[in-house]
Amino acid sequence: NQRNTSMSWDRYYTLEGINDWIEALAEAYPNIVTVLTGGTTYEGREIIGFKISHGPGRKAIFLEGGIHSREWISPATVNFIANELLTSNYTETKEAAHDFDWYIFPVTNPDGYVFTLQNRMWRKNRRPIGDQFGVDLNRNWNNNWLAEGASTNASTDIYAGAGPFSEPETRTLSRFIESISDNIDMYLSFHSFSQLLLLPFGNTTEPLANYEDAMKIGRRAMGALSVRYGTQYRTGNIAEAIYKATGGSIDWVKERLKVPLVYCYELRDNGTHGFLLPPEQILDNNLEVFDSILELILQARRY
Ligand code: ING
Ligand code: ZN
Repeated sequence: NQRNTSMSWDRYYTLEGINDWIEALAEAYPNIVTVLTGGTTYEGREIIGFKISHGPGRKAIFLEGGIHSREWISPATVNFIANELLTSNYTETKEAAHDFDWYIFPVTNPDGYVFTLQNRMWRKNRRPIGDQFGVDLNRNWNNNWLAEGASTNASTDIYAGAGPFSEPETRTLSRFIESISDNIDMYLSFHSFSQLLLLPFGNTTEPLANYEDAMKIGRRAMGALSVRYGTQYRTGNIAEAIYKATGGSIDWVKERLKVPLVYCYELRDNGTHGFLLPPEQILDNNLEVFDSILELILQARRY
């Protein structure tokens, strides 16, 4: 009764499909893959992730996908990265898999992801608020909460919630991240769309923390991304590259946990299809992003 460890890159998967695949990986690679619970959702689902580890004493890389449910390319990208780490015969990829612990959470907003099968453009979680629904889980983290680009109005897509970490998804996931934070060298969050590599922070265009280093490394990675198909990504902090917005995960991870390298990908495309990126583009997106991940790892090793 072997479960299927292969995922195809020509379609999007349901939450159940992704979670079955994770279970299959844990069965197929019992010494390497461990299923994790990153927390719990409003509707009572588990935030399921997994760890890829070839032994103790390694620094970690954390991959956060699907915090916005309609951005379907995000979980698909995270799954592809994990699949490469487990199955590639390419030396550089094998070394990346062996030399780091990988914490991988493809769908950090499971309630929203399930709901997108009914309402494709749903972004937030599914908490009822009066006659409205949903808190933006990327406005709910406890750093400069509600300061910029966030709303107190539950009918908007950027409703920040009743307070910082008011939502079970962000509260429980942040606790999990905190519990392993001493080991995290790099944290990557995956959104779509706009072809950007964002770095903290979202409240100011000022070059804070290790901005110069993070920019240099980010630009190199986006250079690597462009080689395969010529796809162009711009690099910049959130406020300068996209818009001011606070309460996002990457600002909390950077400011509160002091993780050295923290980025947010805004994946394909530039607006032609937007959130509805055709399945025909999943593989090409994943391949070019993986090229940039290898460059980020190279840089993280030196940093
Ligand atoms: N963009 C992100 C958003 O949450 C962002 C941009 C990233 C803001 C990180 C704050 C922190 O609005 C999308 N497309 O969701
Ligand atoms: Zn998003």
